[in-house]
Amino acid sequence: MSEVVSYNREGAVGVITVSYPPVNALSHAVRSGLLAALEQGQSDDNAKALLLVCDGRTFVAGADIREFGKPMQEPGLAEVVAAFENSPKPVVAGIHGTALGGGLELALGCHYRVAVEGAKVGLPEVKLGLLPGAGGTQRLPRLTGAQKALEMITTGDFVDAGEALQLGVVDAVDAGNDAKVIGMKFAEKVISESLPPRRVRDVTERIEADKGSDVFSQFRAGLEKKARGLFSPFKCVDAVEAAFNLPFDEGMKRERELFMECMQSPQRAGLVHTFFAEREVSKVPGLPKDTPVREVNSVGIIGAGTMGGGIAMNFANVGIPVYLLEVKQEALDKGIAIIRRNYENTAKKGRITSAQVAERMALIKPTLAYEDFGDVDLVIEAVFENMDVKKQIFGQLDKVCKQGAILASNTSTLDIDEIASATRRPEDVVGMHFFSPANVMKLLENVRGSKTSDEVKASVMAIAKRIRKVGVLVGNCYGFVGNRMLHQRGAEAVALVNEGASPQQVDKVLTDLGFPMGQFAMSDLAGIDVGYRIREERRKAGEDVAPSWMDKLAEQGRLGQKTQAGVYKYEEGSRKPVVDPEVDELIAEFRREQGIQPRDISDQEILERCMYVMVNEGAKILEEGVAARALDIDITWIYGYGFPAYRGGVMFWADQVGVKTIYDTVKNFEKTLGGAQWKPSALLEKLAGEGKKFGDL
Ligand code: 3H9
Repeated sequence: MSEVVSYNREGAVGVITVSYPPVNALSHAVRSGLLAALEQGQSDDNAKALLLVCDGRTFVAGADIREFGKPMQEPGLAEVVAAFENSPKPVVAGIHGTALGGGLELALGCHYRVAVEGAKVGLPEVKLGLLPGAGGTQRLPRLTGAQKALEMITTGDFVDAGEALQLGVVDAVDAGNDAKVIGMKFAEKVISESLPPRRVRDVTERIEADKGSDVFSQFRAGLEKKARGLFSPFKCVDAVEAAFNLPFDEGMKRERELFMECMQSPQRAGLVHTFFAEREVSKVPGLPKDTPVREVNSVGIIGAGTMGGGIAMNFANVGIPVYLLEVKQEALDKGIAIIRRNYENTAKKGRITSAQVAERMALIKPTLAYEDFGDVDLVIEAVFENMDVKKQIFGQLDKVCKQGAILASNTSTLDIDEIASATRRPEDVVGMHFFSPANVMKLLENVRGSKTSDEVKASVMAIAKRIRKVGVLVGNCYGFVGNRMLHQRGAEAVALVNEGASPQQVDKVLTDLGFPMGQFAMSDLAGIDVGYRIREERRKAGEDVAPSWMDKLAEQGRLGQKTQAGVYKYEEGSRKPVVDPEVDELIAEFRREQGIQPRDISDQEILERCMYVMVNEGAKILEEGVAARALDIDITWIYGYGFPAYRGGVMFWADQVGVKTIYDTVKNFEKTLGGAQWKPSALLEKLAGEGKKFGDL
């Protein structure tokens, strides 16, 4: 018998148990083991019905993603599922945890499904750039009808056991929490009532009902917007449609063809990289797994502005009480009102109840007094970017906070070590850089100072998980990982416009690559005054900062979305950027003043300059150890700046373009354009020379 799948009989029920931690993924060993156990069940004359269950925390959570991209070893999953479906003895699946992807497909091959309360089922293949490839697109719609199957398969969202029961995906839900116990009960009922094997492939009512309906064309039209740039959601619709137009076996063949198209697509490679990278970021090299973490059961936040308020919501959302501090009552009231409005808007959309709004608001306690921070476990400072102010605040925190409290700054650029120097406990000081809007964006860039203790590093990574963010631990430097790279892209985008590109041309190249917005639409969102103020400060400090047409915008009061005019203009109440001829004129005037003769700039040049400058900076970040691995940079860009997950992150994307190609182009830009940003990183040069990738590091 296989080590990962066992067969034994209990009374008249033959029990097949999968035991392959952590999630019982359908590796080659599990697939072969399942077939062997099924055969044993068939030849066991005393077994009148079979029960399939799993050990550990979950039912089968899908195909083994680690096998993707490698040659497939027989038996394939579809074959295993068919063997279960064709079993002459009735087979029951007992589901706990999550039955996902190939796991749900296997359960759909069984004749009856029972789930423990709280279990979830879903076909999340689309999130990996795939479609269900073992009959999910053919069997699920036979139970749920077209609309729900399309929703589940194109979003990959899970449904809980209760909804699965209503949809007919499972036959019973039991309050007991042991899938084997409830599965046995159901199997015994199957035996006592002589229930026959009920094969989903033969269920036709829902197929007949939805045949020829316009649900598919409508669904495709909706996807054009929702799944912009994605490949597999459209293939999912094609596959589900085949269930309505073709006999079952032909539909299975069509599903296979479409599945293989997805498997070979670069998006699948990007999304699978993202899946594993998202899990790897939490395992920080050099930070032992058993590093103790500090408990955080109360938080203090300084600054009730957009950032501070958004950060407070993250904690209230998971039931952690927060003190929100401001210096003036008026600012505090305003901040609290905005939080309330945000929660009420979420409630209006039906995502939380009004009772939850009240609960969360009750967890956020406004205060004007630092003394209230005396007992909190974590403080996050979220005031504007000014070193003197921050140092003063940290000096104050050092006085009022208890020993062992974590003192964090939400700075997006400033030196954590200098901030820590204002305290007598630099080992407790750390950066926790949230991304705007802080209650929405998933990234938490945790910044270690040179003296931050391992315990504090591990604790802030654990906090990220607790507030449902993806934490990345990075080193201390100007802009850390994300903004340091963004800064280079921003400067390059402005230079491209100086030379002759239009802001909308630059933005379009970036959105065509898959960014949700371009560089200039993003500047309008953040506020044109932010960059302007930084440049002015640097000029005052005697630095040679080149004039920019962006300065002219700020001086004219075009501060971005908040003034309905920036690089673009905005209609009242709309966030949609509209090209403004006045800005074209302003740019033309700037070029005349600077004596610049504009030239035509190709989209390819824009792409190379905006992206390769980031890759080169990313390589420097790796070289310096600011990011430990290329995947840390990838996750930063996916969850902090909306880089498309299907491209796997900036450094993964660079590997696909080719490190050598990028190096050669960077070298060329160094010659033709000059500037420190185009000096190739030593790491980029080394990898290009050795024919290696960032992924090989
Ligand atoms: C599919 O099924 C295709 C078929 O239709 C057709 C085939 C022909 N394989 O997320 P966690 C690892 S496509 C291999 O931290 P949680 C994961 O890397 C698949 N490994 O835990 C991690 O490893 P480590 C469709 C997997 O409790 C560990 O398990 N299925 C797989 O937060 C724990 O994972 C999916 O897309 C896998 N399938 O969440 C489901 N899944 O400890 C993907 C997990 O070394 N999985 N691992 O870092 C999930 O959504 C979540 O893992 C799950 C648990 C909800 C199950």
